[in-house]
Amino acid sequence: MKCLLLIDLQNGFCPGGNLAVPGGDEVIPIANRLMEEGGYDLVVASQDWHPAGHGSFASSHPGRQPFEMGELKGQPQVLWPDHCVEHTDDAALHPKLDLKKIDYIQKKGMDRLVDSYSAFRDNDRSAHTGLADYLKERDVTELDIGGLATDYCVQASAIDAVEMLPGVRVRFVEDLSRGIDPATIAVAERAMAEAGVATVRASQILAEARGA
Ligand code: VGL
Ligand code: ZN
Repeated sequence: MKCLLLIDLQNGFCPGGNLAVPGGDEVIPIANRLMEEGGYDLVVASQDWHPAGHGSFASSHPGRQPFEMGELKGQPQVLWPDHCVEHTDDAALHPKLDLKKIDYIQKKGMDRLVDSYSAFRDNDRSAHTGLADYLKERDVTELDIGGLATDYCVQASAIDAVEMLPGVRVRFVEDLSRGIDPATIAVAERAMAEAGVATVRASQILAEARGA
């Protein structure tokens, strides 16, 4: 069972969004092409879905500015601009994303007191979203992951997938992903490789699906 996991392909992370990732919208056609012709049995999308006043927002920390380092639950936390507030247009999946091809949407980041970069569990590793069980129940053996942002939610999801889904081949789809900052993107790519995540490009996946 081959699964494609699309991370946070939301307006908020695309140009014009509240936490825009450079070139974020460029991955939407790649996601659509992979859903159509990538040979997947299952497609899952994650959706960052914060209550207003979430603890990861700089606006929840008096006197602090977006992108400063702060603290949440005693852990270092990047303080973000308000983004992906539940039920707002910023939190909606990108309008050009082909929603009909998505089997399941995993919302995350709903607990005001902790952030959740990973689609699998909160940053403090306590609460699980249920996605790992969902994929296990469906006997997923191969999981390709890409989306926004490489240096935060993609990295965290890929590394958690290796740990929480033993025996599953996990790959990072490089050109299906964009990151916030070149320095942290480079660190994220190294961390994923060290955790046992392979790197693949969409063209290779399409060639595999054609039986090449
Ligand atoms: C993300 C920062 C805050 C992401 C989500 O999707 O990578 N980054 N919330
Ligand atoms: Zn967020």
